[in-house]
Amino acid sequence: MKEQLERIRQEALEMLDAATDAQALENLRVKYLGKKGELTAVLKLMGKLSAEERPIMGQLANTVRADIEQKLAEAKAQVEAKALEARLLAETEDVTIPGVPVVMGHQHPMNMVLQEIKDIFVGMGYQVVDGPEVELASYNFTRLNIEEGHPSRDRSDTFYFDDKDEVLLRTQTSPMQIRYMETHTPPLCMLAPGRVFRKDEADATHSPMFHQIEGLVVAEDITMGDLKGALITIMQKIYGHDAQVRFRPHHFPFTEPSCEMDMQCHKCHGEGEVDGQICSTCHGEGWIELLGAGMVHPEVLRNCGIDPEKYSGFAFGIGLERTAMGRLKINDLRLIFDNDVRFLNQF
Ligand code: 2NM
Repeated sequence: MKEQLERIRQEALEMLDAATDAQALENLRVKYLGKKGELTAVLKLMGKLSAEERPIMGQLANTVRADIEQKLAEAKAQVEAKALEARLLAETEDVTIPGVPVVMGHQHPMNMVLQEIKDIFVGMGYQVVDGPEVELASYNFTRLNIEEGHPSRDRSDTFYFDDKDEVLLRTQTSPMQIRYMETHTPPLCMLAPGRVFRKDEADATHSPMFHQIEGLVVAEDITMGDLKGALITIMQKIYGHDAQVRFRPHHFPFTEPSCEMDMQCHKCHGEGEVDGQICSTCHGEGWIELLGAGMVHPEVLRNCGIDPEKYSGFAFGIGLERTAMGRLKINDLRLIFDNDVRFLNQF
């Protein structure tokens, strides 16, 4: 029996030494130490031994079991360490490889200019409002004192949805001023930025969809002086305090009197030419058109339930694309809508 136990020990230890994976170790554990294992089989024969031999063999069997168990634990630890090392090697990353740069987007240049203008007006107490792009002709034209048959109502100029020319894509944001006056009592001070639509062929300066910012102030004793003061302040905030401006008389159906506001060309300083060449910025005009404005027509106030004997107001309209093109030196309107990243990344 002694030889048998010694043989089992030697054979088990050698086999464990040679094993290279967890499964092989488990198989060896079962083979030697399992319920039907070789060592167990030998122990079952102990009963047949003499009383002197039994404790000696018992002790030997115990040391054999202990040796095998210890070897098994060591081999297991070694196999696990090897597996971990292999995994770490396989998963190794080269931290010296440059990372993939994160491409950051930014606001569209139109939004940058819109935000800048909105901030200025909000700082002056204007409330920014939003409204429908699909409008009633009544709000878009009639209540704005634009008579039936006016050329801007023509089907060749305006997108209509119906045969009776009652529902349309708004051609200006002034219907929001009408809606606002209908639902608010003066004093009021509001700004309506948004998309407007006109049947224009797209070229360097025209697009069938563009953006306007229209504003309105109505209170007691509002005068043309308030209009001039407000608009000069705003334009100097946008273009710098040395910007020179002028007002020219104009005509709009919804304001009386009406005017346009220009800024002196910053390139030729009003001369219209630079070094004997026609100025490329103002095309020889010496002035750059900024906006249209005027005192709200009494008929328009009346159409909105406001008494023109008690209240007066001024209104203005700014073309956002035109402003952005001037601010950011963009020479073709279509670039603004193309969304070519080679263009957008310049801002
Ligand atoms: C402009 C020019 C002048 C304008 C007038 C009104 C309203 F509704 F109050 F009558 N809103 N916007 C106005 C006046 C718009 O755009 C060039």
